[in-house]
Amino acid sequence: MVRRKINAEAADSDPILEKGSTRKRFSNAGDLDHAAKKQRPVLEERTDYSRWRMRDDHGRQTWRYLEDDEAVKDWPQTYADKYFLGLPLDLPDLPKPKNPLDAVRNGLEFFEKLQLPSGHWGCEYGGPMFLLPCIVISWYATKTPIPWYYATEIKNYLFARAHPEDGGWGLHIEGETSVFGTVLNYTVLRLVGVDADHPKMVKARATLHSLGGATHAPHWAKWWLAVLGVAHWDIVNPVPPELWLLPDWVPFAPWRWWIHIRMVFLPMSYLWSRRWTAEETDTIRSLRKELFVEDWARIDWAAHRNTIHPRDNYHPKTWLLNTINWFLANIWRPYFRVKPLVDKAEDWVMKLIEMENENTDHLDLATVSGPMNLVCLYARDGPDSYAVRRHKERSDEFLWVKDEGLLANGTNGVQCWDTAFAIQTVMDAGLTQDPRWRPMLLRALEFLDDQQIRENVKDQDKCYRQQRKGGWAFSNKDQGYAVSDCVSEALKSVIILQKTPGFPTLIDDRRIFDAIDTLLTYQNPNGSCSSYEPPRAGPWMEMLNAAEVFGQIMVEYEYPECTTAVVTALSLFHKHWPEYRALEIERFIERAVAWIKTNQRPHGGWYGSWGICFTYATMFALESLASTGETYENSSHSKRGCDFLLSKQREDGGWSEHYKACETGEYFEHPTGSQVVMTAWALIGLMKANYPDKTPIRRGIKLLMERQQPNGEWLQEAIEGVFNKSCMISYPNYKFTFPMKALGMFARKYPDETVV
Ligand code: LAN
Repeated sequence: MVRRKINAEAADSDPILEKGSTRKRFSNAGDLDHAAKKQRPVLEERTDYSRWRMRDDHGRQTWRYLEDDEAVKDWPQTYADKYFLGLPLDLPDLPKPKNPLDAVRNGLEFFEKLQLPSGHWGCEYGGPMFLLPCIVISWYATKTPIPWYYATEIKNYLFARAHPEDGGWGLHIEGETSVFGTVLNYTVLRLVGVDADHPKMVKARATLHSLGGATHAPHWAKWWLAVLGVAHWDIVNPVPPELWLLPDWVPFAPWRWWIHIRMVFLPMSYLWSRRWTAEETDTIRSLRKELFVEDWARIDWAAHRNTIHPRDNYHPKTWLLNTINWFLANIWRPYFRVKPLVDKAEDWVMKLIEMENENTDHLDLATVSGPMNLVCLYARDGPDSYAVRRHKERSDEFLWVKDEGLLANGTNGVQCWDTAFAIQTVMDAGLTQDPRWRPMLLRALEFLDDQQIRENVKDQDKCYRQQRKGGWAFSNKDQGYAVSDCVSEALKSVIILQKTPGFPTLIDDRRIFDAIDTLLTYQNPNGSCSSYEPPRAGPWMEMLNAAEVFGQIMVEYEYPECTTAVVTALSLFHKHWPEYRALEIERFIERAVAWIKTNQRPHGGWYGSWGICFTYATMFALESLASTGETYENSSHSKRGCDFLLSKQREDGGWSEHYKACETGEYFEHPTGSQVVMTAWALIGLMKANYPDKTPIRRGIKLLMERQQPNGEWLQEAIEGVFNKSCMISYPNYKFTFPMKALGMFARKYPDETVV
């Protein structure tokens, strides 16, 4: 165990530190206590990794640090804990696989050990570098004590993820250094107690200054800095809550926006309207000097509303938005925002936030809106309200601890999504009836049973929510936002298992029909499916995209991935329940597949929005074509899709696509070479399309088998996922589920092939 220094001076002067104990040491405690000016934050080199535990409470994941030796003894670390924390597992080597099916079995041996008590698979869901700042700044602004073990591991994570050369941070872990990443993560490090003269901070600051400093940050960073009181509100482009008072028929009314942007806009607009700032502290005063190139007192804040470094400017604001912003900042705000209107708008925005709290038990949609809502509630209700306290408790569910330290996940987990793929993997390998995997599968089924959303949200129409009864969320039912493909993948997995002899029917027909009823609401007029809701406005709304760092964020779009998932779920359901809403389902599938064809690019591939990139979406598209009998031999679309994939196969038999493809819309090779996840996606696509020549498929399978470790696992390679074109996000369980699925499919198709 790393010895912990107790800062005796700190313990003496801080009212919330327990003298002589490490138990209640909070990194920002002294800074927030103006009486204890001399207090220095307590940060350690690292925590004792043998004390961390993942608690899984019906799919609610929280990391606990056990400071008490007795508790450590009573609650031993599991394999999953150790794996997540990067501690040695000391697992024996498994018998060397003689064929692809053996490789699946070895993979499952390993993967089974990571299943959590409630039956799901958990994982780190990091990648974006702007999420931890949302949480830490919200804690600081609401005077939430940050335990020393969080502060210590936040510091470690950010130091581990600083760019090796320039010491800054990017939009995501593989991205180049940007003002967004650097200004926010530098701020986090200061808030958790790292000194400004720490060599790593000096380096990061120099980099930030070379990029122009905080005046060059994008909108969201400027907003957080204004909340902290480090920047003046005049530097923040307008976010008027009055927009929420527009009648619903207005073509750009916020209820029509993509769910994530509208849920972020809500709290942003409330605090912008109130020009609320956190209480000033020494650290805040110091940050005003550290983050800016200019002399803080002389900055012309309003003149920098649109200043942005080109690296942060993925989606430059349009002339239309710039004109609107000018009008809002210079005419509307000073002359027309009369008090009754402002009060009405702020009240309605807070009402919508309250509905979100009620519907998610204060968890909220994701890691940006949740922390923002916390600050709004604190600003309105003060520190002691139930909503504030509950929010603080629930913010722990967005955190994850790994070998590098503590980070924030993109959502409160990937529970239902990964569990559904795990089940389908076993199915594709033909192993669902093997008694060896029955307990694991049964627990997974029990999890999906527990996590099905049983009711629509209260006041669904009032808070502009989509029907969700019978659906599944990406993470868990607490979050409760059904997504077209998450409902589909979970439903497929439930049907597969419940139709396998020996498995109980936990979800009865009525509940299956509820899922179908909800799925059928997802089709867009052109046949495609989107993510959370059918689009409520057209892509022209992107003209109002103010976030700068992201693309395609304003409205729902059509996604081949989501469309395919719904098609395959409906097809499977229709096979087993041919009577239920039969005509609608047939028509849905027909129209969806017709749309998939129109969405094919001239080179034969499909552009993916949630995984990187063409390889991901092409796999899905080929699967939906196959589901209606269109394969390589009989369909020009399927053939072109296969030819596209084959044209990207590398010398070593693998595939590798770089995230630049998501940003640019062109296929890019990853400089580090073949990746197991993309190799698996390409192979699955080819096999779904029934590509007739097994030679290239065999070469890919060989690569997957060679990359498998003697204990059955695969190692983490490049990042796999993406959102809004520019931000990457990790799906660590894909390196297990997709290679096993590809190997399993191959084993069933070519049972006599040994490959290695
Ligand atoms: C996710 C994660 C899951 C993902 C899939 C199910 C894979 C996809 O097929 C549909 C869209 C969805 C649900 C999705 C949407 C956007 C999310 C929620 C994320 C990528 C995880 C994090 C991201 C969210 C927007 C992050 C917060 C950032 C903002 C720009 C608000």
